[in-house]
Amino acid sequence: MTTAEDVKQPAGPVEVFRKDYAPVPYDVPKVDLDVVLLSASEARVTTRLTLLPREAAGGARVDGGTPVDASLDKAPAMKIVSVRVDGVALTEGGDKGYTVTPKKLTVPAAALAACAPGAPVVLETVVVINPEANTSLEGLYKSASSFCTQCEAEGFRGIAPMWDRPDVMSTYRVRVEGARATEPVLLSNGNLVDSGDVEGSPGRHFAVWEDPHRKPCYLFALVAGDLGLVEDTFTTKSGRTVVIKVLAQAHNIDRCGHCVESLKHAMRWDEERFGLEYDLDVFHVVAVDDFNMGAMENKSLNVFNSRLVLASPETATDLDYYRIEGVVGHEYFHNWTGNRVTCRDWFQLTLKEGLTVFRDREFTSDRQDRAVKRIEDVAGVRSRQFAEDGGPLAHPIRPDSYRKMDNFYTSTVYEKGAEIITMYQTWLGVDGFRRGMDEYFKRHDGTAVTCDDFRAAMAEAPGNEGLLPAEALAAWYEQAGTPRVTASCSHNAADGTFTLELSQWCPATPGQPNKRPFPVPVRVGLLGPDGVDLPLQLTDKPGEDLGTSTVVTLLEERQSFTFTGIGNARPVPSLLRGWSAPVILTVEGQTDEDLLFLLRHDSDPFNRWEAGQRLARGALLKLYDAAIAGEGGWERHDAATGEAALSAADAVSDALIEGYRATLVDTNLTPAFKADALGIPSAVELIEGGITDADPVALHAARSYLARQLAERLRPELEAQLAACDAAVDPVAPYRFIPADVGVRTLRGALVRLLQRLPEPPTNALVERFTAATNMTDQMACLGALAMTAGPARDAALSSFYDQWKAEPLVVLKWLSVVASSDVAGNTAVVRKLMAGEPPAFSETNPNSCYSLIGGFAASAVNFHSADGSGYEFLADAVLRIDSINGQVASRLVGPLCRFKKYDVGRQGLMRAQLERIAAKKGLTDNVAELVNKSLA
Ligand code: B3K
Ligand code: ZN
Repeated sequence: MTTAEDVKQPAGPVEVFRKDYAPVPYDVPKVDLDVVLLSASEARVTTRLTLLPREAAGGARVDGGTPVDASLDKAPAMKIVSVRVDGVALTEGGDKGYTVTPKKLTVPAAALAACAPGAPVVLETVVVINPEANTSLEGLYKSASSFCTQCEAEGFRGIAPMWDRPDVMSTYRVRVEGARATEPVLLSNGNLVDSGDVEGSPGRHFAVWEDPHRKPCYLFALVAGDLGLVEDTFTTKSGRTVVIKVLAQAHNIDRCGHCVESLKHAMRWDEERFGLEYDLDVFHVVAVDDFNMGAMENKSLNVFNSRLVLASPETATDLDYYRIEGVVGHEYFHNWTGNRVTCRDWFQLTLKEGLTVFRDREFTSDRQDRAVKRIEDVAGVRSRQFAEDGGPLAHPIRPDSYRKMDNFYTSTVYEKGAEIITMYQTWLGVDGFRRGMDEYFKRHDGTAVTCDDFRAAMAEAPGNEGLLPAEALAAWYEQAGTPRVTASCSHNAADGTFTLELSQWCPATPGQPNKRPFPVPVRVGLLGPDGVDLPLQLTDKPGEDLGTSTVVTLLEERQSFTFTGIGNARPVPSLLRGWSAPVILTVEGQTDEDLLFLLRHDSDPFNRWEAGQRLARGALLKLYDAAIAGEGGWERHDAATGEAALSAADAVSDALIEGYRATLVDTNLTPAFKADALGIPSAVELIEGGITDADPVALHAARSYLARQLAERLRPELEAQLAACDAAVDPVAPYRFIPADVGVRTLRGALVRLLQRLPEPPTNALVERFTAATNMTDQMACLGALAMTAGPARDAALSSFYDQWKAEPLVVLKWLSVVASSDVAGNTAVVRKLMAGEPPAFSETNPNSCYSLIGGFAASAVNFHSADGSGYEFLADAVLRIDSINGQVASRLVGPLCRFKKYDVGRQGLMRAQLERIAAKKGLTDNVAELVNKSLA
């Protein structure tokens, strides 16, 4: 049966608007679920919702006193078996009967007439679902032999009819029933209150779980299967014992130790930094191979992509170890920021995600090197978030509308959201920020709130009165786009003043042609001629000692700040220290000499790195221009190596090389910092920095050329550093995951890669190193370096790696990305074969496999952006294929095509044609349709 609502809706996804928020008419204090797992293809779910008329803020009943229809969300594939109110069965249709459309189950007001304040009714539904047929990996599905769930954002409706939205918070009692042989483990949220055999059903058993904390249904989880277990305990600061249980397939159970340790560190850290303690007696982490994203913070039953749980030195890299620690921390921290205080609606997603990314960054910074972590986070924002902000899908951290919520789990909501939270801490200081967090929990624990509520708690916490007006801060929540800030500096030697004039503008983004000013905190230091920071005083804060680093906030389009007592020698300004705001900064008149000076002397490690990056960006832009103009012996393609060739040597000045040399040999700098300093700015950064109609292959050539110049002109230093790395951490010594060793291995990886750029690279030595490697970090670094250049060494390394690891799915993923992202010409054919199962390394139903192979391919400038359009055609084919299996995965893969307007006219046309081909496909998921249609608009 269809309703008028379904009929009048246009084909394609319906747009939902933030301004239309209204609470549902019923409160659901209690949800009682009985999930009977009958077979892989059949689960019978009985749901009892306790309903009460909901009161709006202010105490009045939302329904104004008259019961209204209960219109519950359901997934189209769900079969409704029965509906009862207080035990009385309803028929389908009629005055008091229920109605079913593909997406809704509606129980009419007449059937709910008995529901009144203080007099709840119980609405019971029985439904049947098919977990095995669920390839979207949302709702209840199967991964290997286990059943598992993923409900955020709107997956719960695939399990039970419900108001599937975060402001409906309930306590849950869940009975799970399965076969003892195939599902010996039966888990849900909260505490186990009962378990046993099912009477009269031999071989079947059940478990009953109760979660006493009210939560939205997106935090519901269920896991059932045959899983191995690692158990440990954690004692909270108030002396309670929490049992930690990490579950994975039995053969992987010896790889769960790092996850357990990471969790214990995270629990301790949240107590120490934010005074937040865990609130249940058990905390589960379950690793599954088939998972759309990284992990999910379900209350006390986190479900994780196995690549973010399992680690052993032989199979996981240092980066994997760090990621596991960061994500385990992230999901754990959600218990307070997300679960106990949740979002009122999905537009507020950054309320929990931006804040929790901020928290996991702080945790990781305390566990490793803060400056290095900051550099890596900023490099990530610049390459991922800037691409969003500068493209057709740009949205504010708190979007105004969406068609498919899954499309808004973006770098903007997460990473830029975290930058906005970081700015609160910059303005308030660490103590003020903590006061704000305390106030936030005091006001809102156990409720579903908005970003405005967070801002108010921060600003109104006792002692935080100095925070900017809400109206100013709102600019960051309401507007998309990366602000451009220009600094112009003048020094008056006669009166010893230094004036910093800041101005800002922001490019138009879809639907937002004009922007109002953003409040931009700019952390400033001024270096004297000896490279030492000068003491700072501002004219508008007379007599106040500001130390040697201070924050000025640009509130208007243009503002000046004057520092006094600077003396008669021109200082060198160090601006936006620590990347104090997510903006693109231009410093007028900044010379290469200034940058070299900062590179050598800046006391702010971030800006020391940034000075090198600025020099590199300058050189890359010149190389790119030369390539485009066809100068300097530029050729489109070197047929033998597949690499573009360029010899505009003088674009890479001696000064730049000297800067890199100074960093490399500086004994005060850590190996991890040196590794970051050798990083070449990303193509996205260069494009967003001002390149229009980009030729991505020429950009790639410029980046490769700079790397080659570094290798050639710094060879002795690079080799000396490599020897020092080997001396510091013997490549074959037992692996230790400690920051000092990680730093050395990271630098070693960067060095072997760079040295392979030499005209006569030390390939034999690298092959030896590759063969001798005893940990995955060193092995992968060598493989990546060997794979850069076509030839027998590359082929041999790739095939021996595959033979060694083909039985280890997580390592096969690494191999797939190295192969797929290769810039060796003609690789598209190799990737097509892999997709077709040759060799059998790829699985189209496994999201990780898709991200490694198809996502990896789109990272190759040479092959994805091949001028004949073959790379674009491959990606469109792959997106269409995967969309028929899993729309969420397909929509993550289509992104690189959506940025077509950034490229040259020829490529724009080719990319647009592929987008149009995708858009024209019948039966496209809402996920992909939303992104493709917005990009073509
Ligand atoms: N909250 C989840 C993300 C859910 C994504 C749904 N499409 C993981 C996280 O951010 O912690
Ligand atoms: Zn999160």
